[in-house]
Amino acid sequence: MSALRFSDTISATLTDGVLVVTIDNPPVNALSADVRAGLMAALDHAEKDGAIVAVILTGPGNIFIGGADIKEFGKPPVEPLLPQVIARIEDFSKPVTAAINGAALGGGLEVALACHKRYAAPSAKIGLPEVKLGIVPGAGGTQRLPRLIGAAAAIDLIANGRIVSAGHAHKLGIIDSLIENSLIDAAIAAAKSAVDLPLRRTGKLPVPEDSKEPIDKADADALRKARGQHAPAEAVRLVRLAATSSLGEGLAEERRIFVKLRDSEEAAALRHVFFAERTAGKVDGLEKVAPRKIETVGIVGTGLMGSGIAAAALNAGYRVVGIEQTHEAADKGRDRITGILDKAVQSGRLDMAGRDDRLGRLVVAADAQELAQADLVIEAVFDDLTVKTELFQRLDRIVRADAILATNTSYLDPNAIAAATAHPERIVGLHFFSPANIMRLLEVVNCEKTAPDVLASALAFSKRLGKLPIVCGVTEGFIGNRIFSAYRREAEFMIEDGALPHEIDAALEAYGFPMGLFAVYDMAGLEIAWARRKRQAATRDPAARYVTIADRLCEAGRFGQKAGRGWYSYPDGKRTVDPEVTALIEAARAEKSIVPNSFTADEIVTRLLKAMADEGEALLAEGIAARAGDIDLVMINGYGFPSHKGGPMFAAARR
Ligand code: T1G
Repeated sequence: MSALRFSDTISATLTDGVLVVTIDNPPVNALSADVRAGLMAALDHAEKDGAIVAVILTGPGNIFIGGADIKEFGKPPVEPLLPQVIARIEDFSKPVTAAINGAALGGGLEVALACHKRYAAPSAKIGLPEVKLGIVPGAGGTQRLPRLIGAAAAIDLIANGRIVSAGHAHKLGIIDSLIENSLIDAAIAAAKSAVDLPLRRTGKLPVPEDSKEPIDKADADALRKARGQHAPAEAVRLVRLAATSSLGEGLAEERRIFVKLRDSEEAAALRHVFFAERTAGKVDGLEKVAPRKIETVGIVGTGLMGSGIAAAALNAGYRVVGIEQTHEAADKGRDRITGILDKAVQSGRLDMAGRDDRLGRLVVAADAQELAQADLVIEAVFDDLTVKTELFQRLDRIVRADAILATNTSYLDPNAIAAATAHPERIVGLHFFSPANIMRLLEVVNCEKTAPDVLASALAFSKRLGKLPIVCGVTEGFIGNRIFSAYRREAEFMIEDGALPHEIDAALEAYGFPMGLFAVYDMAGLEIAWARRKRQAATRDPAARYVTIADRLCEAGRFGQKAGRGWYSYPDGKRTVDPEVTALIEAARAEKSIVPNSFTADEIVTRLLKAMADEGEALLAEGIAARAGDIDLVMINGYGFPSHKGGPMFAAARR
């Protein structure tokens, strides 16, 4: 066996006439210019050397190839381009096998599709996630994948950006063999025994005939979820094209669309989101701080929020101790958590063994002393300062000296809660979003006295939960609810100024929100916010603009969807504009002698984005949020802001 090097990132060894080419370009083995050039050089070598009978492509560790190098987008293209490398692999005179050791994503899977055989480790992840970046596969994915697995399955994977396990990819026909152990040895043995067999070139295969229905269904399913994004629709069109055009024509059209989308606003927004996600949760100076070990998580309060948090912690492998005040409440809490797991079983996301394993790690008790074993205790009780401070004072006496205490408060001041305890340095905020077992967003509140290793532990915990942690300082409502308040305030100003709720909602929904603001209010119910406004009335600045319309709706018993009427009415459950609400709005305007203006959808969106971005700037100036990208992620993952617009900070800056 002799070692060869073809570029900084491409090396190879020769074993019994089989050239095993390894791509080594940390961190994700992206297809940079050096990788592409090195692959070409390795193929040149294999072509010329008569002793080489076959080639294997592989990667080190748990990544085969993570895809094109996203950081190269926007820079002038450097030859050889990826489609050239891929065409060379497919047309190569000797057999080329992909030994897929780990993630084969985007351009990584496109390389593998052009190989003549694909072997994979069961742990590998396979997919063409390009639509998540606002683009379509740009190196043959839309043309080769349907040739292997049919148009309906290809649409499902490509237009949804779905990533699947190697086992699933094997069932679909993407992977030829799953290899449990010694992937490279197995690939070498197979290559040697197959040197004289004809090569199966994916691009030369016809697209298998699918019946029309599954293709139409995959198409409709993908487009319904796209919420106005362009890439999924283009992906569907390109896959359909594969069946009716030659490989060359299909590749040319794919490239044209890829380049157009790559340079679009939508792709720029989604790239911003991609990199913002990878930066989120990073805190300067915290890299070197070791987190505390967390194995047992106590959760005080197993209502809607607490049971969701418990399910999330059980899913992540923690032991969970839930605490309630009575045995009866503890039984109910256990039932709620079991119910969440059962729902996961029904929907096929969890098997019975997984469910039973989780329940085996769960205790729900009426005795708070059980928390003595917890490494982290999260409270999820009624959001009242006295209730919470008393609870934390009790916890202080029960838990171990090195245990961490977290509050899930939405609106209270965690510094005030911490100040009432003996060890404020061990207190941190963990603001989950409901349902806590589903929603990815988690605001990690760095309180005035939180110790660095407590913050590091909270971040490590949230990562293990699979959450997207955003660190924020203490302020009323933290990042999300503060921006949401500014957004809501501005929308209500606009109502007074002349827009109607359904006009604002239509503008927001056309922009990409799943639901307009006033429809969301109606769904959530109007009473809680009304009660808060009444509490705040005494301390409100009398000179500040205040819109009374929401209060009037509540006074008229219009508490939202559950009451059958709120900002809209709901005959037969259908959201309908109600003339009574319009009259009430007009009366409120008249009382203030406001002459109503009309607003275009674009003006509505621009004004709301500006309100959100101004509040975001204030959060940055106050040091509550560390980065504009963090604010964007909060609004995208917690409040329905369309990810393909990049978040309010990104979108407002581009207008
Ligand atoms: N290009 C450049 N940098 C990338 C990258 C990429 N494709 N993927 C990740 N990074 C950086 C990331 O910013 C981070 O940097 C570090 O690598 C580790 O990432 C022609 C058009 C492979 C599953 O969409 O899904 O192929 O913060 O924390 O958890 O059709 O990265 O350390 O400075 O995410 O181990 C399609 C994107 C591209 C896959 C690994 N491919 N990547 O997860 O690490 S488009 C993708 C991932 C394409 C062709 C086209 C994940 C991962 P930093 P990480 P990880």
